[in-house]
Order: sequence, then structure tokens, then C-alpha cells
Amino acid sequence: MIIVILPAYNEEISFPPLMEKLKHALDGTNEDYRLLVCNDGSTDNTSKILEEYSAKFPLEVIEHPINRGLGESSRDLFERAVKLGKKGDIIIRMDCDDTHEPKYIPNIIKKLNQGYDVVVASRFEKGGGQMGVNGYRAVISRCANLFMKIFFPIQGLREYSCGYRGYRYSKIKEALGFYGNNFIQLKGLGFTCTLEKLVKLKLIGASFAEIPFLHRYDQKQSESKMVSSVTTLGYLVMTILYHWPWGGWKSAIKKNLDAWKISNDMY
Ligand SMILES: Nc1nc2c(ncn2[C@@H]2O[C@H](COP(=O)(O)OP(=O)(O)O)[C@@H](O)[C@H]2O)c(=O)[nH]1
Ligand SMILES: [Mg+2]
Repeated sequence: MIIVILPAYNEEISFPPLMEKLKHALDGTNEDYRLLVCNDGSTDNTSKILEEYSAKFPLEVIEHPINRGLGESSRDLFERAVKLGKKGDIIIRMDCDDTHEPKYIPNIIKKLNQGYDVVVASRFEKGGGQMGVNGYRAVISRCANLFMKIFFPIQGLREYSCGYRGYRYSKIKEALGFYGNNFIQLKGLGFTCTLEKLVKLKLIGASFAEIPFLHRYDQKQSESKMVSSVTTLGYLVMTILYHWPWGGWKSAIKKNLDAWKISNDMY
């Protein structure tokens, strides 16, 4: 089964075109699928639109009455996906702002089936790129990705900040089992959770690959909810937590992981 998880905040305009494209791409895989949306206190018509689509699609909605942010929404989506799925399933996470084209899903699945745990849709692979991104944002994004590559090097990865990814179900289950609530620890720090997930998965030995992806920011109709100051602060906090010489993530998690694996008979 393919479980597509979608964090949504005020996406009334983008949702309908995305749903049609998602249906087309997922029907083409010949796999059973579920759509899981976290409607995070949207103040527009997102709720109503989701209700309509729930009647036509295998769609489940997690409703947050107030906006809790991307971190808490991702936590709820991943936890629910793990509850819904089983070994062998695939979890796809994408934006619902209609800039992540569902046509990449088959390529993501193909790559996961080659044995990778995480496959990232990457603007930086040959054949990938972005359209409609203004100069300021393009520079910020480039610098942020460079920063991440230096401080959190992950083999096979150049794209750190785009949330369009495929995950092997069993690896996410393992991550939730090991980290619990700390799989996504930096919940109040904007979009930092997008980077945190990669790093936490790397620390438990996940393997990574990328597929080329064209980010269609030119199709974006909703406002961007990325608050660059909060997210930048989050990256800095995460760098300290990761590299802290006395029990930082890099050293402590490895030690705890060994103990956890032994107690869970995983060796
Ligand atoms: N659940 C939830 N989703 C959010 C929140 N902020 C943004 N999103 C969603 O996360 C995705 C990324 O946000 P977006 O505005 O597209 O950021 P950008 O593409 O980086 O400009 C979109 O699907 C948004 O609807 C939030 O506070 N809660
Ligand atoms: Mg987006």
C-alpha cells in the first residue's frame, strides 16, 4: 500500500488540482493507496473541500482545531501512517500547495524498491530544478542546503529542505519505536522538522537516494507559510543539539541505539 501524507494549512485553492493529479498518478501504480491529510486549523475552506473529497477518495483527515505548525502535524501524520500501514508499505510525504507534481511518485517508488529507505525528490539532481522561485528565495534555499550538507552530511543526498519524499514504512516504524516523541523533537521551530527527520533517520542507519524533480513554484497560488527567521533559528538550534560534545545527538543517539537494538533483539 502507498500512504500519501499531506500537511495542509489554508490550501483551498491548491487542493482540487492536486487531488486530480494524485488520483491519476496513484491509479497508474496499480497499488492500493490511502491519502492522509492533516488540516492544521485552516481558516479558509480547506475543511469543507476535504470533506467533499473524503466521499470520493480513500482520504482520511486529521483535524487540528487550532494551527499547531508543521512539526506537530508531521508527527500526527507519521504516527497515523504507521498505525494504518504494514511492513512493505511506502509512505510518500508531499506539500499540498500544488508545487509537488504527483507524477514523480512512480520514480520515487522505483528507487525505494531498489532498497533505499528514503528517496528525496531533488531539485539538485540532473534533470531537476525549480520554476517560479524568486531570486531572494533561491539564494536563501541554496545557502540553507549548503549549510545542511556541511553540518549534516548524508551520503546520496544534496536536497535537504524539500519535503517531497518517499519513506520505507518499516524504517519510519523503527524510527518511531526508537525515538518516540523525539522523532520530531523540534516541533515549534517552523520547517526545521523537515531537516530533522532526515538526520534522525540517518542516525538509525537509513539509506538515502534522490530522484530528479522540478519544483513547480510557478503553480503556487496559496501564500507560503515558511517563516524564514524561525526556521533559520531552528537550523541553528539543531546544529548545536547535534554537535554538542557532551551528549549531543551525534554521539548519544548511536549509543542509545545499540542498547535499544540489543533489548529489542534486533542484532
Ligand atoms: N499542517 C500544517 N501544514 C502546514 C503548515 N504550514 C505549512 N503547511 C503545509 O506545509 C506545506 C509546505 O508549506 P508551503 O507554504 O508550501 O511552504 P513553501 O513551499 O516552502 O513555501 C504545504 O502543504 C502547507 O500547506 C502548518 O502550520 N501546519
Ligand atoms: Mg510548498
